[in-house]
Parts: sequence; C-alpha cells; structure tokens
Amino acid sequence: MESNVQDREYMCSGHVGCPGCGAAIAMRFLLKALGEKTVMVIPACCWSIIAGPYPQSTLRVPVLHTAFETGGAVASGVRAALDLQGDRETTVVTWAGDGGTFDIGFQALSGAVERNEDFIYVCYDNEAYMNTGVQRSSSTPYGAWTTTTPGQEWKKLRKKNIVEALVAHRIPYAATASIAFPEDLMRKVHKAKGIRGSRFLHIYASCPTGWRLPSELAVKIARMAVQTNIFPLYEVENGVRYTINYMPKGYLVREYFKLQGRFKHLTDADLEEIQRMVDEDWELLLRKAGLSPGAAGPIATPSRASVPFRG
Ligand SMILES: Cc1ncc(C[n+]2csc(CCOP(=O)(O)OP(=O)(O)O)c2C)c(N)n1
Ligand code: SF4
Repeated sequence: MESNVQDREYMCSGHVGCPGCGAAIAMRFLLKALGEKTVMVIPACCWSIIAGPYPQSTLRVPVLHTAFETGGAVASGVRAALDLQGDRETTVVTWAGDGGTFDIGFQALSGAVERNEDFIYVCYDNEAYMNTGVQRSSSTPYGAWTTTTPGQEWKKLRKKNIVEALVAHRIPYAATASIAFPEDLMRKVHKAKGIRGSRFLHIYASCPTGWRLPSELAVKIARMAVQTNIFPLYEVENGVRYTINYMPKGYLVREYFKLQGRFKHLTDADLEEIQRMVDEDWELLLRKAGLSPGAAGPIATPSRASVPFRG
C-alpha cells in the first residue's frame, strides 16, 4: 500500500524512552506532519526525560520544559510572544501526558481553550502517571492495576472522556488518534495545523513498562484498542460535527485485556461488565455521529464473539 509518511525526520535517534514507548512513536509522527516551524511546550511527564538532558535534545525543534500544571498557559504566552514578533507561521504545540492533561493541567487547558487561544494541545495518553512510577490518573481505565490501585483495589471507576470535555468548550477541532494508524494521525495533525484557534488531539500511546506488556506488542495493542472500540478514532468540528474515521470490526475486548499484565486479575464477569461499558460508549458515539447502532456493523451482535482477532 502506498504511504504518505514523509521521509524527513524531526526526531533524532538516541531518545531515552523505554523500548516500544508509544509516546516516542507518537512524537515522531506528530513532528513529521508539523515540520520544523514548531515550538513544543512540554509540562513534566515522561517526555521531559525522553527528549534528553540539555544541551542535548532528540527533537529538531525548540522545546520549553514547563511546570506540570501550566501547559495551556505557557502555550498561550508563547503564541502571544510570536504574534508580537509578527510570526504567524510557527505552530505552538503543548505536548502533555494524561496526568498533565486530564488532571493537573486541566484548569490551564480549559482556560486557554475557553479563550480560543491559537495553539494545538496534544495529550499523549498512556493511561497513568508513568514518569513517577505508574500512579493512577483520571485517564486510567476501569479494571487497571496501578501502584495506587494495587491488588483488589484495582481501578473501579471509568476513564474520564477528555475529548467530550474539550468538545463542550466548542473548540474548532478535537480528534482522537493512535500510533497504530499513522496516516490517520498525520492527516489530523495536518488538518489541525491549518485551523486557527484551539485544537486538541488525544493520541493513544501504549506504555509497555506501565502496562506490563512486551515492548514488541506496543503497536499491536494500540491497533486492538481501536478494533475493539476501546479507543475509537473520530474527530469533532466546532463542538458539534462528529465524524468517525474508522469503523472497527468490533472484536471482543477480552482479547485486548489478556495481553497486558495490568489487567491480569480481571475475572470473566469483570470482562463482561467492561464489554458492556465499551458497547454503551460506542453506541453513544455512533448516535452523536448521526449513525444508528444497528447500521454500523457487528456491534453487540452474538456473531461478533466468533470473530478471531488478527491484528
Ligand atoms: C506540581 C507537580 N506535582 C507533581 C510532580 C511530579 N511529577 C512529574 S511527572 C509526573 C507524572 C506525569 O504523568 P503524565 O502527565 O501522565 O505523563 P507520563 O509521565 O505518563 O508521561 C509527576 C506526578 C511535578 N513535577 N509537579
Ligand atoms: S514509562 Fe512508558 S511512557 Fe514512559 S518512557 Fe517508558 S514506555 Fe514511554
């Protein structure tokens, strides 16, 4: 199949992420799509380390490392400074983990997008505070082990729907993307780059270390998350226009869960409950996109159970 992936790299080899780090893969694709006229604002997260210690950097674009809670505010300031210099070409990007986005950076993010600041906010989502040793965040999914949800205390609350929270601000553009679908990811980055105002990208970025997953399965697990409807690929324009970009085959979620050590305590009953929640969320999304669940394929039909996952 022909690929539109550009040859030019803006991320050098020699980064210090773990083998198979989905956040490193995500950054590589993001910068291929954005190009060199980019300023990256990075609040505290794994990427504060992955980029390398000053004066070295794995990135060929300027990077501002900032306080954990300030991603939205710092990007607003950088944009204002560039505007004062008459530079309308450079794209300002905040690149933050789920802890820095869903939780501690949410106030600055909400404030910035309510003002419709002209920047792209990217959350690479590895579903926990990984840099400080795998603590649960409000992005950690129902059922997961973390060091703050250990043993029988595994997380029994749902993951926050961050895209819906941003959509509620009626920003010009919000979208999900995955490291397993690079062309879709880069198309969305291109699209976001061409829009003015606040844009939000939620990128699914697997973390072999925190998920207790063999590093060579990082991309496969990301593909399975989409194929099972756990992480649907869609975009929302101006807070109202929903487009689902990929119609999954609707594989059973249990196939996704069994590959990861963070879910190994789950019983059949737990998996059934999670399947019910995933189906419910998917059907809600279909309705928002103007599609009826029945028309969308094998969702919630018994025949789906016999479909083997072929990644
Ligand atoms: C105000 C504040 N609280 C706590 C920390 C410690 N800290 C640094 S990185 C981090 C975790 C970041 O998690 P996330 O945003 O999910 O990114 P990831 O590490 O998973 O890449 C924490 C708690 C900090 N730097 N500042
Ligand atoms: S802990 Fe996870 S997100 Fe952090 S560098 Fe390692 S694989 Fe990447």
